[in-house]
Amino acid sequence: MNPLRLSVVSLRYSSWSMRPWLALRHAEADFVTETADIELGKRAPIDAQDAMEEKSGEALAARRKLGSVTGLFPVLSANGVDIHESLAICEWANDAFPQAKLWPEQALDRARARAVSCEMLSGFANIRTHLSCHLFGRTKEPLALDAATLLEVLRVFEIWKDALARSGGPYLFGRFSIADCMYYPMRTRFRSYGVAIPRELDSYVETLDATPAVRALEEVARKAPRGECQSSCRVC
Ligand SMILES: N[C@@H](CCC(=O)N[C@@H](CS)C(=O)NCC(=O)O)C(=O)O
Repeated sequence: MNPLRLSVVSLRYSSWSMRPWLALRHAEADFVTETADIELGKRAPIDAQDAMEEKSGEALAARRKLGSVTGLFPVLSANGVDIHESLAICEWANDAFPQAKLWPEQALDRARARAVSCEMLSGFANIRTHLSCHLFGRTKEPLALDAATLLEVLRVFEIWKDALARSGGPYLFGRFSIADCMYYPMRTRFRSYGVAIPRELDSYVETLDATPAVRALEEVARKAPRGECQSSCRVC
């Protein structure tokens, strides 16, 4: 197999980049991490006409040359094949490294782990907007959350409590799984913005923080390039 290459936007700021990085690292995959050479926010949309004529904007074309069909990252290059979408990369890691048991063994547990992972992908728009990901950023004061964001935060706590109560911990589904990879950036956002986590989740958060793959991610991310901060940034 050719060396695996995970192209990311940033391990400091991109939650989507962090998730498959954690899965691959936990699976002890031999992979290199590459920061995609792109100008952020400059992804040209594919409009219907473009799609029909199979042509696309300059920025998107440049990103396609880097292996991203959608213009978004992460992308894993495995054996010359580019896989986009963070969850698909995690799924591939589970197939390629079965010994890592990245999904729970029981079918119903696997279904629930996949369900909350899909929820992560499709939901939590307010958290994404107001608590942008910044691994080492910290607000001076806890951020006041609006009602819609608070509801999403409470839903994350509910997911964690329910999974831990059923599995008995220490991770969401017992062993470290893709579901923990998907929710780790939520833990970091709560830390960055001073969102109080219920005491009963302390032990999960401590376990997550002490996970070898998580510690490795933080070490590598410290060396990742610092980006230009946006005016809306509250944590630098
Ligand atoms: N659904 C995609 C989302 C990927 C995504 O949104 N990536 C962002 C980074 S956090 C990106 O590539 N942004 C580049 C840009 O907006 O210019 C996945 O799960 O991989």
